[in-house]
Parts: sequence; C-alpha cells; structure tokens
Amino acid sequence: MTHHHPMTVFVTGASAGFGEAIARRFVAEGHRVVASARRGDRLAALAEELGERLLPVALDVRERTAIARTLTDLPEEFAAIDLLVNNAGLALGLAPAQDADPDHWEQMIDTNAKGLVACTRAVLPGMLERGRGHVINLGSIAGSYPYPGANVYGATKAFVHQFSLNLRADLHGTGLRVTCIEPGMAETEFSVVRHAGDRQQADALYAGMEPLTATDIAESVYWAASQPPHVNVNVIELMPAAQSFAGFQVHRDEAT
Ligand code: NDP
Ligand code: 8X3
Repeated sequence: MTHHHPMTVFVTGASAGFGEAIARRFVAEGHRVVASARRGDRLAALAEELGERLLPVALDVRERTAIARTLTDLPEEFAAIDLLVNNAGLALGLAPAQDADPDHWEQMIDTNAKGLVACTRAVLPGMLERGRGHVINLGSIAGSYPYPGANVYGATKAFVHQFSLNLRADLHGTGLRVTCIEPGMAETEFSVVRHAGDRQQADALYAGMEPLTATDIAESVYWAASQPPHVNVNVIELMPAAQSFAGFQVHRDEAT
C-alpha cells in the first residue's frame, strides 16, 4: 500500500482531536475516509466541509453488532478498507484506584480495549481477502510509564501496545501491517473529557508548555501508512519536547 493509489481509511473517534485531524489529513491527500464516532452531528459538519471523499458514520465502538452493521452497509466505494485507524478512546478521571469510579473503569475498558479489538476483528477478514491492509492503533505513553491516577487508563493502553504486537505475529506472512502510535501530552478534548467537562482543570495541564497537537499525531499516522509495503512501522512513541521522565517516588516514614 503506497499513496500512489487512493486508500480507503476507516477512522474511529473522528469527531474530535486526533481522529478529526487524521480524517482531514487523509482526505487532503486524496484518500477516502469513513469517519466514525458517536456524535453524528459533528461528523456531518466535517462531511459538509470536506466533501464527498468523507463518509460520516455514527458509531459507538462499544456496540459490536453496530460495527458489523456499519461495515455491511458501507457504500461500494468505501467498502474495501485499506487502513483502519483505531483511535476512539478516552480517559475518565485521575482518582487513585482506591477511590476511582468503577463505571469509569468499565467505560475505558469497553472503549479503549474491547471496542478496539472488536473493530479490528470485524475489518480483518476483508483485508485478508484482498491481501492488503494496515491497522494503526492509538496507544499512549501511559501504557509504558505509570503515573498516579492513570490506573485503568494506562492499563488499557498497555493492552493496546501488546495487542498490536501480538496482532503482527498472527498476521505474519499475510502482507498486512500493524502499527501502534503512542503519544504523550497532546491538546485535544482529551483532558476536558478526563475532567468531566471542567475546562479550567483541562487547560491547567497545558499551561506554560507546548503540548503535541492533533496535527502532529495525524502526521505520524500518515507517515506510518505511507511507507512502502515492505516496511512495517511497529511502534512510534512521541512526546512534547517539554515532557520527559521523573524518578521513582519514595515514601518515607515520618518518625525517622
Ligand atoms: P478527544 O477527546 O479529542 O477525541 C476522542 C474521540 O474518541 C472523539 O472523537 C470521541 O467521539 C471518540 N470516542 C469516545 N468514545 C467513543 C465510543 N464509545 N465510540 C466511538 N467513538 C468514541 O481525544 P484525543 O483525540 O486526544 O484521543 C484520541 C485517542 O488518542 C484516544 O484513544 C486517546 O486515549 C489517545 N491518546 C490521547 C493523548 C492526548 O494527550 N490527547 C495522548 C495519547 C493517546 P464521540 O464522543 O463523538 O464518540
Ligand atoms: C494521554 C497521555 O500522559 O495524559 O494518553 O496519559 S497522558
């Protein structure tokens, strides 16, 4: 798969942030994009702006039967998916595990892990039949580096990392490719969602530093997808220059 011929790209979570930027990038390069997310009104506005190369599809990745129906109902010109970008995902809250809301945990697992594998499983047979395809998953640095309050969110992203590598192993010799993109802090609606709509708290995270942008991530997705067919980009980890690592925390007994 090279960009000499137009690709059909299926992007989940295309109503905001990375997904929207990814959809814009591929449409701008002449590819066809199925843009999916729960908020159909946003996708309709994007289709209005970008024209007929973008097909808006309202889809909740937590609904397995809806995924199957969506794929079956795709119009012919969008049906042969070359690239699946499993981007839909979210973090809810930053409470320590002992205080966290179990409903938040379930929604993150259902979306980031179960939704991602369901979309992948649904798209693979067609890719194998056509003998070409690429699955690009959105992991996170939170899957590799622990931090307080990341508990289940980070664990879902560790899942995405390992699932991506295991998927590569299973697809050995088929010509299908798998990539995991693992960004650090990027300014999208991510933090607003994490803080239940509290924009002040969300903004505070990015105050006084320059975070990654959705366009930066779209660029890395586009780059990975544009490599010649013999090249598989396994993992891309990227961070803002202003973000790096800190050491271990040590609890000290107050008495000593
Ligand atoms: P945004 O909140 O801006 O966008 C998230 C997208 O996911 C939205 O389009 C949302 O659409 C969609 N989504 C959420 N739940 C569902 C669902 N059940 N079904 C379908 N779509 C859903 O966040 P980002 O763009 O930043 O995040 C995109 C991905 O990147 C996520 O997987 C996130 O974990 C990951 N990531 C983000 C980083 C960051 O710092 N921003 C860093 C590393 C990784 P809708 O609500 O309309 O369904
Ligand atoms: C999002 C990046 O560092 O907020 O996955 O967890 S981080």
